[in-house]
Amino acid sequence: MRKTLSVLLTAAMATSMLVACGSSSTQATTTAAAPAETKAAETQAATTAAPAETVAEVTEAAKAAEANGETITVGFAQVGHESDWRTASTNSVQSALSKENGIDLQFVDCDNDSAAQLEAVRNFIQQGVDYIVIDPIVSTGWDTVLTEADDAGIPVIVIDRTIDDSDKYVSWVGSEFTNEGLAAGAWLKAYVADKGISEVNALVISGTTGSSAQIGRSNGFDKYVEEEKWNKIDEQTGDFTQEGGQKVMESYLKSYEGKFNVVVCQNDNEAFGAIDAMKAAGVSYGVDGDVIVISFDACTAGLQKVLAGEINADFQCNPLQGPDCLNIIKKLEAGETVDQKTFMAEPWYVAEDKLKDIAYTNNSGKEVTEPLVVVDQAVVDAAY
Ligand code: GZL
Repeated sequence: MRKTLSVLLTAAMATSMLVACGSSSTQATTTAAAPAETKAAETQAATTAAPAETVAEVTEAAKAAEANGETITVGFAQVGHESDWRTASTNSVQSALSKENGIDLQFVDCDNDSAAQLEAVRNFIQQGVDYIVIDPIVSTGWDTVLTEADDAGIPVIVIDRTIDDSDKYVSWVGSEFTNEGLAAGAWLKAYVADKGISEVNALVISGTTGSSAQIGRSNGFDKYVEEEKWNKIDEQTGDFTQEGGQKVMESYLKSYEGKFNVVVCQNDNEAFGAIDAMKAAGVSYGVDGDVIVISFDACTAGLQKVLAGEINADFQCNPLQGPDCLNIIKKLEAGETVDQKTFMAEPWYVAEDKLKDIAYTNNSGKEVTEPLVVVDQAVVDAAY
């Protein structure tokens, strides 16, 4: 990484972070981090912090640097374009890792294809990018390619989903997916008690099999299935898409119509598809219906369905990791250490105001009580 440019970038990013920091939803619940282990980061460690420059001077100089082909190149291997959540995630990263912030972003939409994602990362390594950002489609199969990136001295930042078979990356920013599943179970337990519903016969439409989001949400909810002795009739993947949610629900209706009173969709787009299928079959759902609908993500369209009473509860998964990515790169360029893990702040949304909060033991073994946010138009308008 060229020192001149890193000095310019630090000042430019410091300015952009002053603007962006209000929008970043990152909660600094992080673990102390060892300095980034990559060769590039060690090189950066020698870089001293830049004296403050005026934005105009920096922008002009950054433009000059760019004209000389001296900008920071970042390769981003994104999961795909399967959901509203994914669109918000892509927009967040592209807005933060922008030319205005001194970044030349090489974006690859891997279309939910793990082989294509590994190939995209290898291409970034061959290109000699300065940083690689990955949202991993699945959580395993990563150590070989991350070793290649490490050997090439290219720091890797992981966002959203986790990589569980390698630690060769400098930082991860994302969600505690098991807590999302636990919160959904805790809410359902309180909800059926409040409604006097004695039996839970649940169907699950899970996310992309092997993704940490699917694994965490399933594990968290299953803890309640076991403890509360609920009847989980079936679990099939809808691959986080609306079409997948509709197809699985159509199949469920053929096999289990009249035998279930809860459907858990592991993202909003699956819930939209499941709702379309139930509507077509004349099965009532939502606040005034026979089937309780639980969803995850809490995107704008999902919260609109909570407001309409079609979804009973929607557990947010926050997609806005762009500012965090920029901040991590800024810190590495300045030779600073970065947090190894950063968890996003994520509210839980409900359609009815009877329950105020939920209490459960989270994935860290801590007893927590967390508020439930009743959705109104202002909540929908403020959604990502
Ligand atoms: C979760 C994210 C999931 C969302 C889906 O962090 O990876 O993938 O829940 C998206 O909407 O497709």
